[in-house]
Amino acid sequence: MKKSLLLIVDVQNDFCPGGNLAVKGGNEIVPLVNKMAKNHEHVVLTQDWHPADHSSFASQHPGHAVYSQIEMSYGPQTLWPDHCIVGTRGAEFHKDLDAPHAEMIIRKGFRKAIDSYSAMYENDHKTPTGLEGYLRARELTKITIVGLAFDYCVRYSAEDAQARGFEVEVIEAATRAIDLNGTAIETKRSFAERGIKLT
Ligand code: VGL
Ligand code: ZN
Repeated sequence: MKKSLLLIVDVQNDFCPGGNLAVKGGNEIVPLVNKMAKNHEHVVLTQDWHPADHSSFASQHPGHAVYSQIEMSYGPQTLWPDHCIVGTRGAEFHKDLDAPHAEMIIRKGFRKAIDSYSAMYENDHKTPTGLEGYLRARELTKITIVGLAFDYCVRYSAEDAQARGFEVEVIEAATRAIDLNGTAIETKRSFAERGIKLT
């Protein structure tokens, strides 16, 4: 039988209303995420986890505005407000997130010089987080993805997982988008093109 995993991406205070990189309605997905967690034997959480001087923060690039793009050694990088700093309240999971049987927490973005949207590979698309090895070792072949944000961490997690041969499904009602200049629509177009199931 196919073994499936629920991947809950970045349901953290900073991505919810009142947080430093608030996603509109980010908190609204929590009840559905919890319900889905109850229906999945295997659950993995991701946690965006940056040092205070992380290179994806606009604050580290004087003269560059928040949400602008710069060129990094590994390609273009959007500059974000400071968010999900190690050990801060903003980096904690939303208080109502309820998935006590989660098997693992993947922290990502902890290297100062490189950002990591995907749960599988950092933004150079080469440095592995270890999730792929975990899934293969555990013989989990299907991944259902929920969480924040639809057009960044959910998107790149889904695309990497699909590209690596896993069966991927994203549950639209259990995600919310940041939507910088049409990135939500762009994500849907990309999913359609790649055959990633959006339910
Ligand atoms: C995310 C931007 C920066 C996300 C994380 O979780 O989608 N987006 N860091
Ligand atoms: Zn981040």
